Amino acid sequence: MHANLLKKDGIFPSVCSLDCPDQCGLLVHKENGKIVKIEGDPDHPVTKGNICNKVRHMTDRLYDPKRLTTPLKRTGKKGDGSFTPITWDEAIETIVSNWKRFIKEHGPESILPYSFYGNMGNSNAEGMDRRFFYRLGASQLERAICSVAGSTGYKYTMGGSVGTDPEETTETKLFIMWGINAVSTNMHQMTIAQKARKNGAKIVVIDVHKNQTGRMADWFIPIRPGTDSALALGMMHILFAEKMVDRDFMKEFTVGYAELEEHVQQYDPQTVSEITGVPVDDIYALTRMYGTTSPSFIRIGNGLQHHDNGGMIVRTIACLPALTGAWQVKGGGAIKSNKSFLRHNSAALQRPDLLENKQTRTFNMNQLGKVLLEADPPVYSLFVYNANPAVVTPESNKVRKGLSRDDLFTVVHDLFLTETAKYADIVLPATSAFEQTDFYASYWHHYMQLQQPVVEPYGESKSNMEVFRLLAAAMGYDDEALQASDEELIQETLAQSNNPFIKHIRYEDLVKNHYVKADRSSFSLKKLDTPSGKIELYSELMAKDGHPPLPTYTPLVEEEEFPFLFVPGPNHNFLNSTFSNNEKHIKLEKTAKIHMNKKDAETLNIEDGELVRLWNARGECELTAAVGDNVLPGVVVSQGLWADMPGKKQTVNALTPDRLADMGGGATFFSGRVNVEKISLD
Ligand SMILES: Nc1nc2c(c(=O)[nH]1)N[C@H]1C(S)=C(S)[C@@H](COP(=O)(O)OP(=O)(O)OC[C@H]3O[C@@H](n4cnc5c(=O)[nH]c(N)nc54)[C@H](O)[C@@H]3O)O[C@H]1N2
Ligand SMILES: Nc1nc2c(c(=O)[nH]1)N[C@H]1C(S)=C(S)[C@@H](COP(=O)(O)OP(=O)(O)OC[C@H]3O[C@@H](n4cnc5c(=O)[nH]c(N)nc54)[C@H](O)[C@@H]3O)O[C@H]1N2
Ligand code: SF4
Ligand SMILES: [Mo]
Repeated sequence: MHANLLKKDGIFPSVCSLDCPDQCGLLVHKENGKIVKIEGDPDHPVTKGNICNKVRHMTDRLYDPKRLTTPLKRTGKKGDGSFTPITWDEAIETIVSNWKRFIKEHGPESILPYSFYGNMGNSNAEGMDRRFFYRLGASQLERAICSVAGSTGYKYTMGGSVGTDPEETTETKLFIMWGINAVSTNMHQMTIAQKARKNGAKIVVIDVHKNQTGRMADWFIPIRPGTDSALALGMMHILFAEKMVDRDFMKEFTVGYAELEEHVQQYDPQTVSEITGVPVDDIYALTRMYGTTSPSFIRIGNGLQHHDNGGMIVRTIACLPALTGAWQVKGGGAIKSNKSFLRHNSAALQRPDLLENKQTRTFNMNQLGKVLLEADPPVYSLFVYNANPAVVTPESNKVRKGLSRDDLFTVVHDLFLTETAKYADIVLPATSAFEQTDFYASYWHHYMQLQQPVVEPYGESKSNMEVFRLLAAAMGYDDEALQASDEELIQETLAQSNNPFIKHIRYEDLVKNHYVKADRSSFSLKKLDTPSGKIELYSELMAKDGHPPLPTYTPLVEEEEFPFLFVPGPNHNFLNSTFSNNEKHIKLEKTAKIHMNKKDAETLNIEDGELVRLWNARGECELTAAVGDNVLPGVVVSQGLWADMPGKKQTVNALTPDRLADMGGGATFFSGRVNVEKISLD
C-alpha cells in the first residue's frame, strides 16, 4: 500500500498533523513525486472539504528553501546559527558517544527529552520516543504547556475529557464561545455555529479581546482576564434564584447541588460585576439567555486556562450545563476537549515498563529555563523534537540562557533551523507528516484517521520513529519494543485498546476507511469517571487535593506593580511558532501587534501603528501598537508566537511567567504583568 502511494502521482487522502482540534481530512495532490497542492477532503464527515489558509499554503512550507536536508554540526557560538553538514552516521555516533559518557559520569537522569505536539501523530509524538527514553532512564518531562490545568479542572467536574459530539451542535440554539478564538483555532466549530445561526441560533463570545471571533458574535461580552469563574458563579446564583435550574436532572446526575445552591449566594450580580467588569444587566441577560435557550452549548477554550487560576475557571464553567440539564438535549452541553473518546492505550504505545528506576526525576516543561540553570544534579544533555522551546516556553530569556550553557549538549530534531535549533550542537532533519505513517485522534471531533506516506523523505530527513530506532540500535538496546515498525506500533496499540469507545477500531479499519468514528453508545452521565460516577458539583477529591471542593473564584497571583495584564495568545496564520519562519505565512499575518485601549494609548502618548516597548522584570519586546477599543483599559493583547522580532529580538515569551497554574502544573502565559512605553527615537 505505502509503496504504491509513494510510486504514483495523483490525489491522496491525508490528515492534518498540526496541533489543532479540527484535525481536518485532506487531499494531497502529487505531481512528479512532489506535493503541488493541499485541499480539504469533502468526504470528511466533520471538516467537509474546508481547511484553513495556513494549510492551504502548506506547500510553501514543505518546499521552503530553508528546510533542512542533512544533519548539521555547530561551528559557531550557541545561538548564532552557524553549522556545517555532517552524515547521519557521524550525527548518531556523536550523540551516542556523548550520552554514554554522561550516563557513566552523571547517570541517565542527566539527559532530558523536550517535546510537544508539533506533529500530532501518536507514534511520532508519544510512541517510540517514550519507549526509548524510558529504556535509557532519562529524566522525565511533564508535558504541561498546553491544556492540562483546564483538563484537570474539567475532570473534577466531569471525570474526563468528555463533551458534546460536535456533529450534534448543528442542532444548538445558543453557542457560548468562552475564552476561545474559534475563528482561528477551531474554525469548523465556528462554521457549524454560523450554519445553526441561519436556523435562529445565537453566538455569544466571552473574551478579553474582541478578535476575529468576537467580531463574528451576535453578542460580545468583554471580561477582565482571569475572572471567568466569578462570572460563571454569578450565572449560577441567578439560575438558582430565578428557578431556571433543572432539579430532576441535578438529583439524578449530580452530587452536591444543595451545597452549591447555598454556596453561590455570595456571588450576587453586583459583586460579580465588580470582579469581572461585566455590567450587572449583562450578567442577568446572559444568564436568562442561557437558562431559557435549549439546546445550549459552551465551547470552553484553552485561552482562559492559561492563567494562575485556570484549572478552577474550567472546573467552574463545566458545572453550568449540569444546572440546566443541557447535557440531556442533543446539541447541548459543553466541550473543553473530547480526548477521552479516542484515547488509546498509552501503556501499550509508550511502554513505561521499560523504565527501570521508577523514582526517576521529572521536570515540568514550563520551567525549562529554571531546569537548565538550576537543576541539581544538572541536566547535561537536552534532546528537543516536535517543539520550539526558545520561542514557545515561558521566561524565554531564562530558556535561552540555559541553552547557551557551554557544558550542555543539545540535539534538536526539526524540519527547520528554528530559534531552538540555533543553540544545538547537533541538528537532525525531520520528515514532514506527509512523509510518515501514523495514526491521529482528534481532541474535538470523534474520528480516528491514518496517515500513510505520500512522498519520499525530503533530502536525508528522517521521522521521529526512525531516529529513535537508530538511537536505540546505536546505544546497544536490543529490546524488540525499540525496533517495532510504524505499522506494528499502531497495530499493537489499537489491539490492546482499553477504551470502550474505540475497541472496534483496528489498524486495518483505518487503512480501509479513512475516517473511523468512536462509538460513544456506552457513554453515560451516570457512569462518569468521577469518584461518585456522577457530575460532581461538590468534589471531595478536590478537597483532598487541596482545592476548594465547590467551584470558587480565586484571583490571579499579585505580581510586581506593572500596570498592564499581558495576554499573548496564538494568531490566525501560524500554528504556535510553526509557520512563523515561512515567508508566505508571515506576509499573511503582516506584523506582530499589541492591542491596547485608546484611553491607555492616549495616556502614554502612543499612536496606532507606532512601535512600542513592553517590559517587565523578566524581559522586554517590541511590538506595533494597535489602538482601539478591542480590549479593556489595563489589558494588552498580542497574537502570535513570532520568531523574528525587532529590537533586542526578544519574543513575547521573554515576558511571560514560569509560575505554574492551580492544577496539573499548567502554564500561566496570560497572567503576567508588563509596562508599555513609546520608543523614543533619540
Ligand atoms: N490558527 C491557529 N490555530 C491554533 C493554534 C495557533 O497557534 N494558531 N494553536 C493550537 C493550540 S496548540 C491550541 S492550545 C489552541 C488554542 O486556541 P484557543 O483555545 O482559542 O486559545 P487561545 O487562542 O490561547 O485563547 C483563546 C481566547 O482566550 C482569550 N482569553 C485570554 N484570557 C482570557 C480570560 O481570562 N478570559 C476569557 N474569557 N478569555 C480569555 C484570548 O483573548 C483568546 O481570544 O488552538 C490551536 N489552534
Ligand atoms: N505566549 C504564548 N506561548 C505559548 C502559547 C500561547 O498561547 N502564548 N501556547 C502554548 C501552547 S497551547 C502550546 S501547545 C505550545 C506549542 O509549542 P510547540 O509544541 O513547541 O509548537 P510549535 O511552535 O508549533 O513547534 C513545533 C515544532 O515541531 C516541529 N515538527 C513538526 N513536525 C515534526 C516531526 O514530525 N518531527 C520533529 N522532530 N519535529 C517536528 C515543527 O517544525 C516546529 O518547529 O506553545 C505554548 N506557548
Ligand atoms: S490547522 Fe486545523 S483547520 Fe487548518 S487544516 Fe489543520 S486541522 Fe484543519
Ligand atoms: Mo496548545
